[in-house]
Amino acid sequence: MDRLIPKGDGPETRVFEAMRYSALAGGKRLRPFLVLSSADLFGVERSNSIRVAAAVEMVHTYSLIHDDLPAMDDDDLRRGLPTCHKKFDEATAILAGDGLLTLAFEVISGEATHSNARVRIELALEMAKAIGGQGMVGGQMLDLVAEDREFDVPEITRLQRMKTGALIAYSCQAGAILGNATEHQHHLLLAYAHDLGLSFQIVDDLLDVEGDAEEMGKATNKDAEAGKATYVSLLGVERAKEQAAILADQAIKHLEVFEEKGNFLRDLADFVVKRRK
Ligand code: GRG
Repeated sequence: MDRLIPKGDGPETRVFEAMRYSALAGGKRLRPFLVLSSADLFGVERSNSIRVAAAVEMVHTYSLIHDDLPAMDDDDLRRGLPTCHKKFDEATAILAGDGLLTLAFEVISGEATHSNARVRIELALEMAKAIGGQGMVGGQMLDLVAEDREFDVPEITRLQRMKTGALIAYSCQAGAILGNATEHQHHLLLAYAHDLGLSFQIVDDLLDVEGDAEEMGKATNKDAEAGKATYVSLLGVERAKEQAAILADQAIKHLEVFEEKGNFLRDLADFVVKRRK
């Protein structure tokens, strides 16, 4: 991302500074790890998969910048640093998010991502589907609706599948597209990603209740303050923990066919349940 996000050299430099500030601030890099590990299953060149991994992290960073805005979650701290709009200003933060989203598609569509234009188009098309109104953006809309109306477990599951699950699923799907996977392999990776995404979200809800704000680099207890139903408020802490572990185990089971090549993805499912941030 350091190489792909320009430093800028005109009066518009401020937007690049804001894009770089948020994208290079760290974070777990979970989604890029999924892209690289999924692509590795099929022996994809790292010079190709790393570009898709960077694009996915740019999209994720855009979603965090916009999610932190006063009109959405209104957060002051992200990844242990002032949020983009606090460091810069609201208008710049909106543009930085837009800039990262747009750059992600530029990177995916670039020839260096794959020599076959059909593969690049499929990568871009599936990305657009995952993060638009029927994916992440739609999920974020449901999240806002959930502030005024109590959602039940199936509704929360749909919300989370769209809001966070779709980009996680795309991260695995991208590896399969780059690697020209069979339909069966593609299906198994998606099944892994769906279970992993839900487990990730349940742990996120648990960390919002039990996590340490300093260790996590962001505010906690946000869901309860906003009066939002979560897996923890609906299931209770113990059942939510059980569900997260069951889903991670289930995710790992989908990887059997990849034998030891799937070990990084297996370890990631363990990490998702045990993480502290
Ligand atoms: C604004 C269009 C738009 C979408 C926002 C994903 C999202 C949708 C908002 C993020 C809000 C949030 C805190 C969701 C909970 C799960 C989640 C995505 C947590 C942050 O992801 P991590 O834990 O963050 O992977 P790092 O910093 O490690 O990359």
